[in-house]
Amino acid sequence: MKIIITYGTFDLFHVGHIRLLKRLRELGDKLIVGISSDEFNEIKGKKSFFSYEERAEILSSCKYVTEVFPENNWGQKRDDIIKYQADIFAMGDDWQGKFDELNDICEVVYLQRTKDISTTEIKRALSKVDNIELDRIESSLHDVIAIVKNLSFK
Ligand code: C2G
Repeated sequence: MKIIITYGTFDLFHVGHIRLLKRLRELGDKLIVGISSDEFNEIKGKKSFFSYEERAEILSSCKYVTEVFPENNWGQKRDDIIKYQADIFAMGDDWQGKFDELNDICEVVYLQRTKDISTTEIKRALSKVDNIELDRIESSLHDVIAIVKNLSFK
C-alpha cells in the first residue's frame, strides 16, 4: 500500500488542482491531503473565498482523494508523514526544492504545475467581469435617462 501526502489551500477548486491530485493518486494507492486551515492561510498571507470546511468538503468529494486533514502550520509535515506512514511527499513544482529536507523519511516529488490557471487569476478575472458588468448597466441607465428626458420635454 503506497501512500502519497500533499498540502495546499485548494481554494476555488480548478483544473490545476485536479490535474495535480490525479497525477499524485497515480503514484500510489492512497492520497492524503493536508488542507490549509483558515488561520494558517492568514499566516500564508492568503484569504480563501471558501472556508476550510467547504474546501475540505470539496476535496473529500474528489475521487482521487482518500482522506483530508487540516494543515495548521508550516512545521507539521514531518509528524504527518510519520502519522500517515506516507511513502511519497509531493507538491507542484512551484515548491521545487522547498521540502527536500523531508527526504530522510519519505520520497520527495515535485510535479509540473498546470500553466495559466490559479486561484489568484480566477479572482482577478472575476473582479474584471464585475466592472464590465457595472459599466454595461451604467450605460444602459444613461440611455434610459436620456429617453425619459426626451419624453418629459414633449
Ligand atoms: N497547483 C498546480 N497547478 C496550478 C495551481 C496549483 O499544480 N495551476 C498545485 C500547487 O503546486 C500545490 C497545489 O496545487 O501543490 C495546491 O496549490 P495551492 O492551493 O495554491 O496551495 P499552496 O498555497 O501552494 O499551499 O505547506 C504547503 C502549502 O500549504 C501549499
